[in-house]
Amino acid sequence: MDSHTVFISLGSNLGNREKALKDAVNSLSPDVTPTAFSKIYETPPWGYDQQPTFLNQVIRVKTALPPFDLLDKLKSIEKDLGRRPTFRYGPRLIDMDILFFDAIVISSERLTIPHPEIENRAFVLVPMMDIAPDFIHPVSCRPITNLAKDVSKKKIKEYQPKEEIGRDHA
Ligand code: PH2
Ligand code: MG
Ligand code: MG
Repeated sequence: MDSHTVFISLGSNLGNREKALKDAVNSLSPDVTPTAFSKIYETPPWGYDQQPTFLNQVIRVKTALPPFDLLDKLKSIEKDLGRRPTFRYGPRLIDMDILFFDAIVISSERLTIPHPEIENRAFVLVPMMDIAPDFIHPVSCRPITNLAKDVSKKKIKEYQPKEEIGRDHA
């Protein structure tokens, strides 16, 4: 079976943000298998200021799904986890975006790959640096390390995951 390597960004700024990221990752199987995880970062809202800070993470996955089937799968996970429609750049319980899909380039109404805002988003480039600093953007042909130089990382903080739920603190 044809296996693709895909980078997916995860974001949440409503409810239990850490749980939302975990639930999203755990909902991917069996069609989509995570193979690398960045650290989780606390990031200031980008695009629209008046909303809570985000937790962001990037994962690498393997999948045989083609791009539009993967998109449908991510949208249905977002819905199952309770995401409700808001406005562009507005607050969300969980957001799962395809960043890169092999070296494929797609430009359609529903889906643009690579994700069109990668170069402007420290909340994507900082976690990408954890797992794929040498990955080459198939359109600009610049490696992640090089793209990451041009964004401000000042307000991006590593997030310390909470203790496992149910663990004894005595
Ligand atoms: N997602 C957005 C808009 N703004 N800002 C941060 N920090 N993190 C996000 O994931 C994010 C955002 C729309 O998808
Ligand atoms: Mg998004
Ligand atoms: Mg999205």
